[in-house]
Amino acid sequence: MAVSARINVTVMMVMVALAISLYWDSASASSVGEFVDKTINSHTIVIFSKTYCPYCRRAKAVFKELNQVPHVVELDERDDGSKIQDILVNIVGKRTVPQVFINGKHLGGSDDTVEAYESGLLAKLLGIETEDHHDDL
Ligand SMILES: N[C@@H](CCC(=O)N[C@@H](CS)C(=O)NCC(=O)O)C(=O)O
Repeated sequence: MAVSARINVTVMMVMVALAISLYWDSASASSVGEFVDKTINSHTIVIFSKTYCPYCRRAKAVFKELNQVPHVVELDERDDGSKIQDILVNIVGKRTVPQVFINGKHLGGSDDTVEAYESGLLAKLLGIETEDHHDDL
């Protein structure tokens, strides 16, 4: 085979490999997107978290204080954790964890969660009764 024909075949093979890789990336992004949507919409409380994150611990403590059990997705324990984080950026506009969702709606991060707890908004969103005092978290 002539040199130029060999180069053409190589270029074509590289292009096919690139196309396949782009296809897999977009297919995987859409399945991660579906996972995120499904998770947010099928649990009352969802926390996208990282196990070592102190802010995430604080958000979890809020729900413990309210005797509520959130559905927690620990991004650092999953192979697709950083893809989930990419999807979350599109939904919440931030790359930080935790990201908390209540009844399918974004509440915010740790500071927002503590604030909503202290103001009584969180209990209201969850439809639960609380005593008036709030422990420091
Ligand atoms: N003010 C934010 C702070 C959250 C924060 O800084 N989280 C750190 C982890 S502890 C983070 O997401 N860092 C970037 C990353 O892990 O990708 C909140 O209230 O949620």
